[in-house]
Amino acid sequence: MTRVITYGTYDLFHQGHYNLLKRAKELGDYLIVGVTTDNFDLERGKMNTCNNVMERIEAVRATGLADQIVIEEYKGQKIDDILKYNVNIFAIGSDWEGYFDYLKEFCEVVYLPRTQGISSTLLREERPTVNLGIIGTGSIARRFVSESENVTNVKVVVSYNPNQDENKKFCQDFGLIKVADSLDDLFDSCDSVYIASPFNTHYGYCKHALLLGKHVLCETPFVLRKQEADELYQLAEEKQKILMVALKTAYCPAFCHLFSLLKSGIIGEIVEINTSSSTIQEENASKQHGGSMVEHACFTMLPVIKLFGVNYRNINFYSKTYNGIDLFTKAVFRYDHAVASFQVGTGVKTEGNLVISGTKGYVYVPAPWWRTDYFEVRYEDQNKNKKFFYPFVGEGLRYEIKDFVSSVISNPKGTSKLTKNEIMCMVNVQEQYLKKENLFEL
Ligand code: C2G
Repeated sequence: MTRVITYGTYDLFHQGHYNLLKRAKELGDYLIVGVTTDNFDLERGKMNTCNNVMERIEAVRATGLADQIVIEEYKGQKIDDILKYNVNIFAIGSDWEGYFDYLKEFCEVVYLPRTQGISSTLLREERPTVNLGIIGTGSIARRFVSESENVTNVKVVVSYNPNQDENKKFCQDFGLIKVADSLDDLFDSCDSVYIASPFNTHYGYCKHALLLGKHVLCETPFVLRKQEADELYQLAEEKQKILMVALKTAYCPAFCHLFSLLKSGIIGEIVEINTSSSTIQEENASKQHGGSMVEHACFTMLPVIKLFGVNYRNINFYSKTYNGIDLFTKAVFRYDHAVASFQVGTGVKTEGNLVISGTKGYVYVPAPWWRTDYFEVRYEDQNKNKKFFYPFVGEGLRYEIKDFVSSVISNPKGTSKLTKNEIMCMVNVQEQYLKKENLFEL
């Protein structure tokens, strides 16, 4: 039996992919198709795939041509696969002519003719462009515009800031088509908004945008009251619009992969999570920002809620406050079979790492863990320790922008990396804190 293997991303599956698979199948009796994971594509510079790995696998399966589908996760895997599956022929499109000759040591290498006039890139370009408006023109908005330039099918076209001088400067600096002199002016010029204004304006802007039928990407902290979050999600549902929270870590390759590894049981049952985040701020600045819970808690809650879920039994908060602002807060969550804690500070410095402990080992993510490209899995037997590296390109905002744009264009009901329930849980924690439930002053 002749075994053939071929690989690809198969984004927006098209006739060119089909022809290639058909030709590959005709070379032998058994066809194995390797589909790249989302992370591997990011690693090899493919930022703009529109379909996720499950959708891409499904598209390959639907052709009925593949006898077996494997996922391609790392550089060098092709050799491992060829040996593991006793492959006789490696086949790939002629756009790769010569590139895979090194595999000739392991099997026959065949470059098949590529179908002219069609490609995923062309199909992506044919997709609509999301015209984005930005509300709030501070430092995060500046980073956002630069990062958005690395994502296809999105264009920042307009910005709004009640301070018109700042607004004009922002538009000029980034060459935006339009300077909005009012909110209505902004909404008239865009179909989606990124809300990067001070946290206490989020609710109002989100509501306004959704009522006008705009998709919304809102900076953290989203809102601090459950009733507000409920209302906004309900509105998004009614209007059939995307409402997404820009918690960048949730969309980053390293964090997403860490999450899947942990769910697969790599350190056994998880019993404890501890994490920190802090930035020392000047007194006036912290007043404006609202304190360490408001500033940092959504990041530190992320691994806890992602891994342990939304059904915690209770939380105790321990805060050091000054002039009504928490300079430091430690929160301890009790779950039925686990415990989690985090420290956040705007007037106290902490080590910003993340440690997740399980019955077989633990994960260590060094500071600053929320923008990590690296983590370690450690065991009693140190020989089994493993280090994992992932891309974290630029400011790391391009990953959330990419997800937002994909959702707006093609996946309005699709699964988000952060679910509504998880966001509601985060808002609930903030509200409990605001209400001083189980709060102990230090
Ligand atoms: N292809 C083709 N004709 C097209 C477009 C693509 O024959 N018009 C072929 C490619 O040559 C490749 C396969 O379809 O063999 C999958 O293409 P992509 O999804 O673009 O994947 P690619 O980036 O080429 O990844 O490790 C991954 C592989 O190296 C190939």
